[in-house]
Amino acid sequence: EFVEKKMAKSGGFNYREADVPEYQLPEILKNEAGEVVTAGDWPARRSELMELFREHVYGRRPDVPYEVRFDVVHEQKGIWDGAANAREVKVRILAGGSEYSYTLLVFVPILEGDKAAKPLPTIIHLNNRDFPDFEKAIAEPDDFWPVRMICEQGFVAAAVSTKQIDPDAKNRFDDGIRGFLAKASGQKPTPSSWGALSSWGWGVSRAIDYLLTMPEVDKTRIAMVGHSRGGKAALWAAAEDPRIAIAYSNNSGCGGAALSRRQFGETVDRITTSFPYWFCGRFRQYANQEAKLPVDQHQLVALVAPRAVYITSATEDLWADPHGEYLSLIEAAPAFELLGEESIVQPTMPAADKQRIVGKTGYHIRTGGHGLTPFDWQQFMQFVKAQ
Ligand code: GTR
Repeated sequence: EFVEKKMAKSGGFNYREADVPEYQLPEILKNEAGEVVTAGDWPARRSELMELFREHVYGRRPDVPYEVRFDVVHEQKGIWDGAANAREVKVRILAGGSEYSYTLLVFVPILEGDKAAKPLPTIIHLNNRDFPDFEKAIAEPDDFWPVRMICEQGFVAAAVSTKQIDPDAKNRFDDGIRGFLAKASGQKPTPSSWGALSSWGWGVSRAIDYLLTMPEVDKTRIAMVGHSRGGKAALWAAAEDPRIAIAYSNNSGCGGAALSRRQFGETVDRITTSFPYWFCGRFRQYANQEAKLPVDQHQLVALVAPRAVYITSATEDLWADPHGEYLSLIEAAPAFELLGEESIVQPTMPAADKQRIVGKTGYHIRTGGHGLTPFDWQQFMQFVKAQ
């Protein structure tokens, strides 16, 4: 009934499984020369896939010298009745004689006894909604980034804002980190230059540069969380930055976890019309030509292997293609297997609100609509603890 209602006002977008076109996914374990790859060949195959995603989907990051500096601008100890220490850091990117900066918030739980001395797993959130300032993050509970709950579970909680790194809007290239670095390099963007999704991930990586200087942070257990457009960015950020040990892609849909070839809900045509600046220019040429894409999104999940990946959907978020999000995860299994890790392979999706974890991958589909909720956070933290 829900699907029928959606279809009625779908504007030509498909919400019926029966109307998914037949498709063949590009193989993960066959290289561009058509040879089957072994574990020893994986680094070369992985580089090949990275280049394809850079060239055709997310774009190439600029090759320009920069320096990164960190200023602690606010610090408050013993917040929440002594439960945590809070810090606001200004991340400063210096290039071409000028500077670009954005905010990193970090909350470190104060633990007792044995736990006090140990570095903690750390969850950095790429926040694509209203990013709270320092005072507000401390004072006001926020379901989208439940920072106190995250600390109570024993994690360092960090966050940066998409919009501060690169504006989430058409025609504002000059105002973000992409415009800043382009100016510093003196080079004009090309059809394979990075889009905003990649630049947001780069911004997270510079924040991770800082987190790695903190003794409280467990360097081997840094997780990145992103919702929707942030969830697309999280998978690509983890592909580009191997220091991200766990990637959490929440309701990410088209250009994220969902397989493009299914053309279910949001399509390449639609997303490159509404949000052309998220991707490299070249991605647009695959609008209504998905079969010609040299990659599909299961290969993006495979690029994170053997590190951990958690994907979620929501029952009413058909725009993001829940089934296509799940399929990417299971279709990535050959990469995990090749690298000696277990992952989800069951073809049927789990029941709503029931988490499935196998080895390095996890998944749940939450009842309800598009969103990142405390339930989703709880499930994800369970997964991180299992890693
Ligand atoms: C939508 C877009 C989706 C998703 C979403 C979001 O408008 O079509 O791809 O990214 O925004 O970020 O909430």
